[in-house]
Amino acid sequence: MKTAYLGLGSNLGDRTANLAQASKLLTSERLRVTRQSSIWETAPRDVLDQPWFLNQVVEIETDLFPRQLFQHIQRIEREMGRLQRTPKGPRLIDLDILLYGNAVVKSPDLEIPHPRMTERRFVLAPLAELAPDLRHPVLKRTVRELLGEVAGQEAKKHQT
Ligand code: PH2
Ligand code: MG
Ligand code: MG
Repeated sequence: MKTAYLGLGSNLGDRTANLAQASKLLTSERLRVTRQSSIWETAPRDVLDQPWFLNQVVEIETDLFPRQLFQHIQRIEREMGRLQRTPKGPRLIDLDILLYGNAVVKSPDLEIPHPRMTERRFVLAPLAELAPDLRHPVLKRTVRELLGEVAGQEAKKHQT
């Protein structure tokens, strides 16, 4: 069994329900959601002209290999009706593998650790709630340290 961290994001439809639905669909015989961060309301990054996101990070335990996990989350994205999409634009649900144990994967369609996680408050703030002392396997810096280096970017805990 490996411990991994997934980033969840939604900025269309019933955002809270979309996050809950995704967590539910993640669970299988081979995957258990062990902990969930708070839900954060975050200003859009990259593509700025889109609604605010709800973001959350979940900790999972799984015996799926990284690429199997990737296929699993892609299937959930499809099932939840994320059909056509603008890159980095609005979406009902986005599921990203942030970290998978200490694994480092670099291929055209899949990179672990997630290549942009270190510059995103919407990832690091919820991740720091779950694992502040976890070290990035390449940079060897803790999540708490990385979060301390992010400047700006509006993010607040979402009232549910
Ligand atoms: N995801 C993106 C692009 N921009 N901004 C926020 N706040 N949250 C996201 O999850 C997000 C984003 C591409 O995946
Ligand atoms: Mg993403
Ligand atoms: Mg994605």
